[in-house]
Amino acid sequence: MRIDQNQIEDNNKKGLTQHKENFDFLANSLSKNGINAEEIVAKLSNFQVAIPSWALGAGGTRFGRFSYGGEPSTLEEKIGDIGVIHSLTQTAGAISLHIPWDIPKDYNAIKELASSHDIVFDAVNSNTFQDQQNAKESYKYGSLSNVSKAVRDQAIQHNNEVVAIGEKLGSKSITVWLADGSCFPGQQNFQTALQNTQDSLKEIHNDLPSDWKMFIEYKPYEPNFYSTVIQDWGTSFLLANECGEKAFSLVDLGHHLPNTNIEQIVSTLMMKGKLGGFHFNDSKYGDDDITVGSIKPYALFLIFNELVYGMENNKNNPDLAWMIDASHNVKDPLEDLMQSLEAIQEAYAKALLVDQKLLKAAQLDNDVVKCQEIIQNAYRTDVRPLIQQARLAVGGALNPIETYRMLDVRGNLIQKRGENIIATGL
Ligand code: LRH
Ligand code: MN
Repeated sequence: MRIDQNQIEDNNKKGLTQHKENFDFLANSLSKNGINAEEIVAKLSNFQVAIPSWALGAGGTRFGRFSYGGEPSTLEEKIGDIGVIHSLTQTAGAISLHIPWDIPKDYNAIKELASSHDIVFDAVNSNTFQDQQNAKESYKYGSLSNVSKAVRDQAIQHNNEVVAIGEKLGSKSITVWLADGSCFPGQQNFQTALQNTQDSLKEIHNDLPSDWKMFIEYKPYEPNFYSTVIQDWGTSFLLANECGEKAFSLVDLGHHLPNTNIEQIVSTLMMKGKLGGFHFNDSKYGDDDITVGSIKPYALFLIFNELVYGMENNKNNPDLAWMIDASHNVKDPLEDLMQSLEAIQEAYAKALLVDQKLLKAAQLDNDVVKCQEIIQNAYRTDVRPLIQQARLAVGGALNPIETYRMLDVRGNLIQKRGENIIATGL
């Protein structure tokens, strides 16, 4: 289903006057603090987040999965659904594929379809956490860390095949997340597993095209419940350094033990020029993969505050890959993704309001209260008029979910695809 511009403009009409009032009021009060609202609007308009190809259907858990109706069953339909989100939000201009869940059949047709929706191919994801049919070796006891060289070689070859697929689509990076680890003390020799993983990642790194990046994603537990080889940022960081200049760490917000200071991890990785990108989501307990900003919006703001500082001061760190990695158990996947995009834009906009110079001066004065006031004033600012203006300026919807519902997109998708289609993915 394609949403054309007139449908969006028609639905924007009734909200334009109020929006203009809100925006002018905010822009005026920001200019009093020397902040140029139009500059922030431009940054928000250019900020594109990749949508995971595996999160366009209803997700599930081991306790069950409830279909949502009208789910995409092909890569073409998934790109179409991202096209719907992108036409409404103008901030979802990229897709991140998971291989082999989403291998294109006709590369040229897929590239043409994606560009017709202004969508590019961001990082491709390898999968050595599931055994494929007719696979010679099993990943039950690990992949790149496995004690068997035959298993490691199969996993390395898979990653090289994923890179080859990405090259044909114009992608420039691969994300490697390993489930590798152990469920019981004594089951695995930690040093052997880490050494095997390091050697395997080096092979993949060295086989990469010169202009590609490899993102090493860490996670403390699940599906292994005693140890995970790449368990935390430190392990990902040392492996990225061991591999070389094309390797970076990827921060999935849900991959941290409770109360971890993620913004400090982000600042350290940026300072060392080894932050590659993000998998945005939120969580209250484990790797819950729920809507961004739905549980810890202040923590997300603090992460963006470090990102804004880092993008200004750590020129040694490459441009970052912005991706969502979420799963939708009870909500319309497209509405859930639009809520996540809004939360990401909100955190970024609020962080852009922080007067970094004023904050630095207060920090040098050890004026703790003033430091907090500078940070919290930005966080307490309602930046929604800026986000709406950023969408409006490039043809998006003032209220994406309202327009999505007004156009009954889900109803149309169910009519076309049926109630019980199951999308590939998690
Ligand atoms: C692992 C993970 C990883 C993906 C998978 C879908 O928890 O975050 O990024 O491969 O989810
Ligand atoms: Mn992830």
